[in-house]
Amino acid sequence: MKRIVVLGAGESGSGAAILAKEKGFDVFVSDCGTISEPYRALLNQNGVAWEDGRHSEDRILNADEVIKSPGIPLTAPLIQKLQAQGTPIISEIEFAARYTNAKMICITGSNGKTTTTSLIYYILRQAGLNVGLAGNIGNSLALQVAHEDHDYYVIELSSFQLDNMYDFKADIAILLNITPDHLDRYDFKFQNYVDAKFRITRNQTADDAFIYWAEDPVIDRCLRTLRVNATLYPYGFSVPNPLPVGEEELALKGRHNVLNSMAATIAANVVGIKNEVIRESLKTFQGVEHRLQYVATVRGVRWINDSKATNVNSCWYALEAMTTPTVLILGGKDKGNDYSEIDELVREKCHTLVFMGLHNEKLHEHFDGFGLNIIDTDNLKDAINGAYNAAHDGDTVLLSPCCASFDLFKSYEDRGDQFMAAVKAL
Ligand code: UMA
Ligand code: ADP
Repeated sequence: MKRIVVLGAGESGSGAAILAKEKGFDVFVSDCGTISEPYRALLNQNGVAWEDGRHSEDRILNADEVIKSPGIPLTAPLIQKLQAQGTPIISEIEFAARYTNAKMICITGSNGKTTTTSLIYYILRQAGLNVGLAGNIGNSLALQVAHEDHDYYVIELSSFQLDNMYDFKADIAILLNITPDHLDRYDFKFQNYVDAKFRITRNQTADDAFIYWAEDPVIDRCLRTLRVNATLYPYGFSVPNPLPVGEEELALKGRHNVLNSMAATIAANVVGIKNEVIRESLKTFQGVEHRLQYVATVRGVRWINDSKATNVNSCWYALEAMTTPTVLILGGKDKGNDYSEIDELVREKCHTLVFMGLHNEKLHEHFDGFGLNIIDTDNLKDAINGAYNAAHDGDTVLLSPCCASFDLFKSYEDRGDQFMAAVKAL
């Protein structure tokens, strides 16, 4: 019997293990941390063998195939060993796709993935289609393939998931934009990250669709040299507008969301959804938490939660959408950030920067010379108090950190939730 070893027992690893077990493989799951209770229960209920607190090489190196969780870097010594001995290493998405004939609508990019994925899912649901929502957005594809039976999947794909995809084919692939992110996982070489993103077009044929932002300089450059076999659907402000409603009627606000709505509209058109349904959906979609989410107005100051801005480019779009003087709260776990991208908008819109992180040195180095009011904090409470005292009537306080959250919080959701709770308590 073919032995499948799953590394990591979070959302993607546990789902992959359940599907592999259902398909009759000899399955072993190994997690070097502590497997959380719900996943432990799921594995036990399905009779999957597992270990945690270590990676036992004698039970892993004998695998016929390894399914690697996306959070495990390719440079991990165990992965290097598996690669050296020629063991195939695939992602959960690659594995799951072997067991479904559903149409795959896949979304990647540095920013806007979750928003666009959620919007497309919403449109397909409004059209009455039998559709699953999966991938980096937080739901294992493999678990759904094991337990549900959908005709379509809308899948958010991270570069980490794309890294280990080989035979997978997207019926509709969407590439929103490419700006530097996760460089710590790509040998600090931007091109490596770009190459990972372009894997979304792998195996596509002329019957498939590749939807991409026409004005993205990186995508544009790659398309000049790379061969993409899919039918191309560029969108943007320099090509005919696909939106069936005026920009002012879109439920999602901001220039970046006009682009996200264009990408979603083209995907829905390719699926064959009626214009009326698309139009209504674009007008009624409620958006996603932690993305430019309005929290409250306190003593004339608007507070906005953009905790999901975990890289510099997403903060750029948040700042661009600001229409009042702004107090910007930023900082956290730096991923090799280059803050110069937001220099101009910071100078134009912000009078105060509140640094919130365990290591603010790089922020000081970059911004101290700007002549702005700088407040240094290492916890949320001080950051909020600092912002509260610095903001004037009519200002906006924007949490848009440019960084991952893991120095002070469990996740960006935790950061956003704590921020919103604290603001509401002001
Ligand atoms: N682990 C090991 N060995 C290691 C390292 C980690 O066993 O060497 C274990 C950890 O102890 C942990 C497990 O692996 O128990 C976690 O695996 P994981 O980090 O891959 O997390 P999952 O729960 O499987 O979630 C993953 C994605 N996580 C990452 O890419 C880091 C989730 O995206 C995704 O929602 C989920 O699969 C379902 O597809 C999260 C994310 O942060 C939201 N994504 C990044 C982003 O959006 O920027 C890419
Ligand atoms: P992702 O899933 O790719 O991280 P999200 O939809 O969660 O993207 O949005 C993350 C952040 O990026 C939000 O703070 C949002 O303001 C910003 N953003 C959303 N769409 C875009 C876009 N098309 N281009 C640039 N930034 C965007």
